[in-house]
Amino acid sequence: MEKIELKIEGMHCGACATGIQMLVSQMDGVKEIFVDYNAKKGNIEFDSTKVNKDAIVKAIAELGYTAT
Ligand SMILES: [Cu+2]
Repeated sequence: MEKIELKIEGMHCGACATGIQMLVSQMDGVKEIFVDYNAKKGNIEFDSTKVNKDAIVKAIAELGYTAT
């Protein structure tokens, strides 16, 4: 398991954070995600043999947010 913290830009409200959580939590290999709207951060725990940071960043980008 690997844990990362991403800075997420472009969220307008708590529902944006929830939407990101819902999408990323459905990705194969993602164990846990918590997005904090106020802090503009996401904490993600994932199985690095199944998914990687780039794939997660890309999925968030497809929703219209910038994760770094
Ligand atoms: Cu929103």
